[in-house]
Amino acid sequence: MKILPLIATTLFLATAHVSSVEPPAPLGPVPSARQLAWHEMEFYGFVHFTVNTFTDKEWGFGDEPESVFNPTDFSAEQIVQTAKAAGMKGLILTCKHHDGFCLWPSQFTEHSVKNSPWKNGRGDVIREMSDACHKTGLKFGVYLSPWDRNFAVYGKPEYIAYYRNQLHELLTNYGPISEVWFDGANGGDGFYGGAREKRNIDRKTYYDWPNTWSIVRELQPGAMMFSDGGPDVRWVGNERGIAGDPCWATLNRADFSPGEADSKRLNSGDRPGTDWIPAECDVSIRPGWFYHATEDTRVKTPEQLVDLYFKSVGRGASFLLNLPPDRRGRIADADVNSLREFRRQLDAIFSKNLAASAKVIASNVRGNDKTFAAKNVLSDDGKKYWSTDDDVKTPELVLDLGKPKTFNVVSLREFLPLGQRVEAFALDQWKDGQWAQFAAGTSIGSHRLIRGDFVTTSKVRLRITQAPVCPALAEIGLYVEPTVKEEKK
Ligand code: FUL
Repeated sequence: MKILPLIATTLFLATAHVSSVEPPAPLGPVPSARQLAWHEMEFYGFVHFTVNTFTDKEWGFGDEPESVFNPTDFSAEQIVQTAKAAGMKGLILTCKHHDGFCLWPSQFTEHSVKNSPWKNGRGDVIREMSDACHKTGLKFGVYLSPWDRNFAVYGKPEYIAYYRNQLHELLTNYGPISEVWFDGANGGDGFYGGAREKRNIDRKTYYDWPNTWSIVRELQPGAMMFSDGGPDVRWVGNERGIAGDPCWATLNRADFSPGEADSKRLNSGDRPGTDWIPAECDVSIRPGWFYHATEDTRVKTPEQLVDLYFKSVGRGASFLLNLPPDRRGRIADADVNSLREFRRQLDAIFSKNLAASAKVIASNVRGNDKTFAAKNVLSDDGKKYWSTDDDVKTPELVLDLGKPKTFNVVSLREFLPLGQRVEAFALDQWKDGQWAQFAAGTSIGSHRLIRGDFVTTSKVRLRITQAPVCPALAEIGLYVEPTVKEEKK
């Protein structure tokens, strides 16, 4: 009976290299397990859908009759398949936007799908979307607007109980929730049960965030929480989808609270920073967050989307792209087509790592131990990395490609469990018998993509030029964007 485990152990000992050299000490702060899982997603979608889709607004006032919500051909399947085909790893749905209308039959309000004509009031958009996501292997997240322009007691302490009750419904009835999105927008005026007035709240104290966040931690410990300043993922400081360069994953969290955003600092992060709170780049595929037929001709082009991918994912942030369903309750053709071509272009770039079979030589390897070997940068399992002795903070690594190869994209990743270590780097090509620099950058973190001119060379050198500690580099890759001529072949 014990033979199998014995064989397995013997095999493991025979093949695994057990290092006697200690790994580098982490450079704090480091990501939590839930943040590490989130970093792997990189690209996922937002779905803005509510009464606004039918009233042609961006912010509903809160007085929209439930009867306006009536998608003619809603298909969670079509929305989720569109997202999956585009390469998205999850979707976040606006379960309740600022107008207060709930896309699920909440037991705490009448202002929901249950009083709409859609499916005779028996529909539940959250149920259909979460089921379709989970069935398809996509993660599912929820947006629950803290600002509620419909609810009569908004602005009073009672509203906080209402908000938490709704959060409880969303976190307990729809399976695993990957992210909870706490919007910082609070405009003031609204319907508020008929009062039609302006209500200002103290953004710092009104929502009592720490106690709301602990509900999420308790009910969905794996969920990432988004707000302007975290606690798990931060706003990037703009709604154009563009991360700063650099974009550090760290932030001095005490300086931020939801709705109180220093957008410049959020865009670049703080180095050094007290907490690991990476940035999320939220942007819509159209000018608005909600569907408007007049914007059918203003859908972002595949080229614009590829550019945004490089400026978000390629700077260590995530790319949260909004896909607003139309009045049918489906993603419109223009958006589907743009996403399809965007995916094709990305795949054409990243399907082949031109460095995959390179010989890798480093100026130093930690303890001369193969656990930290230079060639680990070519493995894409995310577990191995190249590192150096503690006192070697600015080492070099050479990729010998064997013969000249042409590329214009370089991909770098640090080994995140040990924190963000590199502060600056440079890249050289071997040209006319000597090294010539062709690119340089600052932060690397979870991912850094350099997209530049075409370089043809047989050797590439990475120089770490600034770091407070030895590096831990998990990946280097070289890629080429097909030129129009090549694509036609
Ligand atoms: C903003 C909101 O006011 C917009 O309507 C949208 O939901 C965007 C993602 O966040 O703060």
